Amino acid sequence: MARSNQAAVKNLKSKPRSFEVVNYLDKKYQPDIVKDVREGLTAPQKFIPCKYFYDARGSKLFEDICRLPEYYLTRTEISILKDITPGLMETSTHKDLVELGSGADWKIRILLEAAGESNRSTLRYIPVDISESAVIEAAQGLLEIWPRLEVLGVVADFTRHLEAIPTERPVMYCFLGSTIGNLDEHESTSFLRSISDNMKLDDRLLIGFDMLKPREILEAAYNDSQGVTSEFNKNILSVINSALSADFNPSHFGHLAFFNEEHSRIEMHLRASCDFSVKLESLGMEIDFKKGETIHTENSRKFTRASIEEMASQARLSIENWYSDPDAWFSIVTMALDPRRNS
Ligand code: AVJ
Repeated sequence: MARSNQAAVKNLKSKPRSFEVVNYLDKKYQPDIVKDVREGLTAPQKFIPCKYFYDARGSKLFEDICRLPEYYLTRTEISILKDITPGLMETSTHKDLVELGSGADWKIRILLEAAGESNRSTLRYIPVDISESAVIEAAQGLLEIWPRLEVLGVVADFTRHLEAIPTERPVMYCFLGSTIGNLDEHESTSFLRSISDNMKLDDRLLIGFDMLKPREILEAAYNDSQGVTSEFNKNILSVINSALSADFNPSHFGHLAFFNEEHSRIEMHLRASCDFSVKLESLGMEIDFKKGETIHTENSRKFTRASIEEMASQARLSIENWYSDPDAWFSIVTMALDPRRNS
């Protein structure tokens, strides 16, 4: 992956020993992206899986998105977290906090802060992210505040490599930011199901959902006036260019994001502004684009309480607590194994 990550790893040599990174993607990233992009760019509706947004630059652009005035998701979720973490963390000891798709350390900081010093000393933080730089930077940030914190970074694709996550201690899985919205109905249920298959009775899942709301608010969040989301969207082409020796010209594409009501999701696409073809050397392929044609790059589903309850029950999870902001724009839900799961 990106060269800057190597530098970051070296800097860590002087850091506390409690920090370890396991790179599960070393051998799997390249074959996965080859297969995913070949499949996506030869489909009738071209697509590229959204996890490939997140190289070092994409992770930074996403952090910029999180600070945009139109992008209400992050600040709303953080405001809920600040309210609920004192209660959530005061009895949390000897646990692994596994954060799936961890990205920046903003949210876990709130949880660790609320844990208090004595509980914190018994916790281990396990960030799991496809971006090695995000995992390393988050760990570094936390270790600067709490040098004795135990951190195990896992560089992995959490939709494929759940087995890379240790389960020997009680776990609180954190799946925040409505990242679950990137998965379609079937994928999200089977993903939650694979988490619940790994869960023991004392384990918990803390999961964030962006809720259905008027179209104008949703569409503004993905069409910001500063064009950061457009940059983020186009960055996926640079990721493909470097990973697959391709020659996408990002300026030949426009950013497109709209609410698809039938599927209750924001769709992001990249739309070709003229006819051209793109060479992908690693795939030994050349792909033609017609003016107006799109590459579907992301789905971001918007949920209702009913759709969440349905999904939880299909994944054999039961909802323990439900938290929202006053406008009910965002929800954070704690889930546990459904005690009736064997019936
Ligand atoms: C990180 C998947 C939650 O869907 O809102 C932000 C990604 N895409 N702007 C989202 C994203 C465009 C984000 N998630």
